[in-house]
Amino acid sequence: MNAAVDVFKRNDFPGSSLDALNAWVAEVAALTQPDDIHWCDGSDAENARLTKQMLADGTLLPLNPETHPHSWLHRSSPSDVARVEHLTFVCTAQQEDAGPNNHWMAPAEAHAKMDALFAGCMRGRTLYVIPYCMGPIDSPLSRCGVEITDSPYVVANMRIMTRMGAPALARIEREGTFVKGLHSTGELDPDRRFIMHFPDELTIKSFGSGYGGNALLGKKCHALRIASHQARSEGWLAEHMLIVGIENPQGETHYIAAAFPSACGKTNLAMLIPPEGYRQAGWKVWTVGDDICWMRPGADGRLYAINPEAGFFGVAPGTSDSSNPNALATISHHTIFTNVAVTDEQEPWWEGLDSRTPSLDWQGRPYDAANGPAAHPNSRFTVSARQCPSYSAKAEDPQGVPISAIVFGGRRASLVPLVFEARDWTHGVLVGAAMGSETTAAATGAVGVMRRDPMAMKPFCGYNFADYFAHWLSFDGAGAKLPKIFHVNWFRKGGDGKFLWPGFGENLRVLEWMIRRVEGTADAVDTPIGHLPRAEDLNLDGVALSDEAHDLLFGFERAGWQAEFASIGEYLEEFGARTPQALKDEQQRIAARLAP
Ligand code: OXD
Ligand code: MN
Repeated sequence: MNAAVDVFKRNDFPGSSLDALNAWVAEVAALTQPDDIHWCDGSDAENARLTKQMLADGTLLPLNPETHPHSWLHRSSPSDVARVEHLTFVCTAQQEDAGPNNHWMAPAEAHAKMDALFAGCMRGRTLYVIPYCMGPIDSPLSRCGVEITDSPYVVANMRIMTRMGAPALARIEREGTFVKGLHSTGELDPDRRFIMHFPDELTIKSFGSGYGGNALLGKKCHALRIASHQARSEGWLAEHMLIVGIENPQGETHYIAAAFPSACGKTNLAMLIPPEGYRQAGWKVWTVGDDICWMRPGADGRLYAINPEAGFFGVAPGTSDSSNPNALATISHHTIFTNVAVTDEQEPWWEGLDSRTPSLDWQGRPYDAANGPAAHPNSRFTVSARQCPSYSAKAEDPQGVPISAIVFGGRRASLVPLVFEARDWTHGVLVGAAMGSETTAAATGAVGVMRRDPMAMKPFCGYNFADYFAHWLSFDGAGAKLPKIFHVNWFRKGGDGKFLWPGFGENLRVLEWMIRRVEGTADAVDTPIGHLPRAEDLNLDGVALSDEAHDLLFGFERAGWQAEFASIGEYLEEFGARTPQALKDEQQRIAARLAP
């Protein structure tokens, strides 16, 4: 380490519970050899200083200050635009504990590999220490972490996405425990890029990427992979779910948590604007979170949830005044845009925003349709949740919100109807475990390939899925008042390849049916796959559906489901003897009911 750097220059708390933190920072500094160390306090002044620095060195580019005040554009390295699932590892002592759903490396080997990459990597750079809290700062459900990074862009994003700085440091000092996340952008070389998790050590090491899911360690690495592991031993759930509050005209609010894979509309559902008729009747929608949900049973047996994040790292393409006006209002100021295009007027632009033609594409080249989309399909905005017009006051409640319904869903062009309800908790866990979806641009690799993505956690579960399913099942104990579980598919296509359901705000019609099922006032038809509404059980006033749409969205196709259940059975077999028997029994019960 550069001898001029004093590790303890910002926070020297000898004898306090920050000793462990100070010692870790010193150890990392000795390994990475930064020129300077900066402890982030999360203040406006600090943010202004860093922003100025990033504007000066081109990490951030200015956008039109009239239309997008305090908003910046970041262009990443073109080979660093998404999560890298093939380079993401869970390093448990026993490989079976990580399970077939994770890439695995022995902890000692993984540490040696990563430490070799980190050795001297911060020479000429500043090491930033980011204390952060996932969840409201005073919530018993929240957990703290510290990320060390050499990327000021990461600091600026973590400041938006988490409760970062002095209050988090104070909580860490009080609790004496935190998740350690070490990150360096390295040389952004895809061949020297790894995202490693050590759940038993509450440690993350990420090297070679500046992309959100790989680099903002509070998000996927901490709040899902490490937290799911912690949640299992502590009796709670860390899930890839949005949380939305639906207020009916009587002023009662039901909270719904919904798991959809990345880039399948969680942000849109979380910020939904009710259709005109619903608005006039007095329905309101409140956004609690758009990506991650931590839930645990309360004293009354219900599940209570918090959003551990403080901001949205949303997919830009497709966001428009018609698809998600709340998101558009949210990102009209104080927003970091990553890999979007820009117009002549220096405004951020992406496919689906409006009919203008951008002048520069996401790589800063003059826009040419021959080069593909102007904005990268996984281009993003980072913005504080507090800027969202529909942000729920309850999102800051330390006790969390009670969950009435859990929704699973994926992109399924065929077979899967618009909505169905699981018969009970065990069936619901099978519905989640059997979730399938077509892949999207949120991760590198082929797009549009159907894969099983249990509970939308395939890329994020920090341990063996078989044990995860058992953990889910375990909540069905004495005194539990669990939410009802549903499955939705907004993406069913007709013979012409077009979506059959209008989606977006109209999805409230489906949520209303769920709420009425929870309250016991809506009908459904019992089928082997669960309870399905008939079209007349939903309020479809003002929605024009073709006969084909009626048949496919509300229909049950026995032959197709037989094949689907055979495939689900094979999938569960992949986890061998660890798969809970109750889940296998449920699969077999339904398969038997499906038999002709
Ligand atoms: C995300 C993702 O960024 O799921 O939320 O990839
Ligand atoms: Mn996500």
